[in-house]
Amino acid sequence: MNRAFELALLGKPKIRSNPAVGCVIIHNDTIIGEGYHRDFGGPHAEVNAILSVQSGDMYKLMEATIYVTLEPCSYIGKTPSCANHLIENGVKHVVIGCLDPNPKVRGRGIQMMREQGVNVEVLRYAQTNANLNPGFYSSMLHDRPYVTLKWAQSSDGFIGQKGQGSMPISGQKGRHFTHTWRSEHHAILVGSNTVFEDNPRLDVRLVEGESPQVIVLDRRGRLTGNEMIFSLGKEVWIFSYQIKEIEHHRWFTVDPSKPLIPKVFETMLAHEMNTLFVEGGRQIHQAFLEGPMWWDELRYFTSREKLGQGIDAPAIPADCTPYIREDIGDDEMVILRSKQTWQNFISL
Ligand code: AOF
Ligand code: ZN
Repeated sequence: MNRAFELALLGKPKIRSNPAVGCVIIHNDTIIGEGYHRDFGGPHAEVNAILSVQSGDMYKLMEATIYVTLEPCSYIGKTPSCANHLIENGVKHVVIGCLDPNPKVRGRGIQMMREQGVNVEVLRYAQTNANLNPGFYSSMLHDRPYVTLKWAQSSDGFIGQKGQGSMPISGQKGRHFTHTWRSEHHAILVGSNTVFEDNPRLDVRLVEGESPQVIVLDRRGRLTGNEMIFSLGKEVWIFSYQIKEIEHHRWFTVDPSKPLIPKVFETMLAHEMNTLFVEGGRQIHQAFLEGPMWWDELRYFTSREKLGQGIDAPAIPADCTPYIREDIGDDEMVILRSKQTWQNFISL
């Protein structure tokens, strides 16, 4: 199963909203096939694993054990059902990492196989699967993207000073982490205040990787199109209560009686994006923290410097469990997770 998870990870870059899934086929202690989900909408891990079996080895499938990180799917979506595919190929033993959180599957894949006489063993890899696919879990169980809030604070708890523009608080190593994190999310969101104060690029430059979709919340419609984010050759999404247009970019006007954030969630899922990285500022973080379960993870760096005064760092909610605490250069990195979110993820 560890090998199957290693394979699953290889698929991460190109699968968009699909889960990363890996599969290994073992016959008499020998691997006779391997596969993983490579492309969004493309063949599933189990199908690729069976395709990789040499034609002379196909008869061995009846005696082989299939290890697959996630429950084989039970329905015909963009591709045919994997549970069926395994049955049709004469497979008799399947070991799965955990149930598929997709409500269209969740146990049905297992049931289909057992009804056809397949011996199915279910292991307890829900946590590993959710760590690998937080966006998939969030979209399936909470009907919104997985939301991570990120900031850097001084040792006395300030994230910056009003009117001071962009202030580097975390060190170079911390910034590398931030860029890696950006590359691991489908979208990055800031408020228009941050755009005006910092004029950030919000792209991935310090590490290899793809830049996420940039989203700005601009309630009052103050963005002009002259800010840095509009000149990087990538379409920016703006969510606002005002009606406006910025050429080559997408302006979403939201009914002023409704909050903007759920509209962002809905739009992201409609575009097969399920991970959101929120880089502030203060008001934006607060809006996510105060919403009805609108965040899942907090990541922040604390530097050794004091600012003495400034904009307060977000207050840490009570419903958190420590996940990582580590020194990164001169800064301390802390990652906390929402208890509620992760309880839901692993309760399957
Ligand atoms: C994957 N890759 O290896 C497995 C998945 O839209 P479809 O037809 O590609 O189906 C996606 C669903 O299939 C997904 O939500 C999950 O429930 C199930 N399993 N998906 O993308 C795979 N095994
Ligand atoms: Zn499948």
